[in-house]
Amino acid sequence: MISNTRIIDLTACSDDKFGSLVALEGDKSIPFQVRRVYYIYGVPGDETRGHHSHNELEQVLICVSGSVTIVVSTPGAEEEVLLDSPTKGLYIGPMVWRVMKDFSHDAVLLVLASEYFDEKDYIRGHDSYIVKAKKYFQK
Ligand code: T46
Repeated sequence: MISNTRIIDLTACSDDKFGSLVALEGDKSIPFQVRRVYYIYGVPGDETRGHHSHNELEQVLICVSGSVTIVVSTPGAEEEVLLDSPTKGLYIGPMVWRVMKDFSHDAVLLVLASEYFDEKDYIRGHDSYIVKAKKYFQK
């Protein structure tokens, strides 16, 4: 996979009669202490979101209903990840450009984040991202 990304397989406690439950625990299935949780929904299927990177932030994205495609990229590499199961998480670490696209009408994208919201951690310009990311991945 793209550097600083990986799939996290989450375990569901499933019951034929009562359905399923997935528990998310910081520093366990989620590989950092969770400081923030948010969710994205109601995105029209022809709209995209994201188009940015983060300097430090780590996040895990889980599509708990419906489906969405996440395009993750670093300088010279790109991959599309289909999130279509509440038991599939996508870890995205620092310095990865991400775009979310192809939201299904019922998509709810849950995101667990390692830090509180901080606009200063965002890199929103792709040209400046490429410059910074090339240095970062050369380390
Ligand atoms: C990411 C992807 C997966 C807040 O006030 N608090 C928050 O915690 C967040 C995440 C956003 N906001 C505000 C900032 C903007 O005014 O909500 C508005 C929409 O944020 P943004 O355009 O950054 O949303 P997305 O969907 O493009 O990106 C979000 C996260 O910002 C980002 O970290 O990785 O989801």
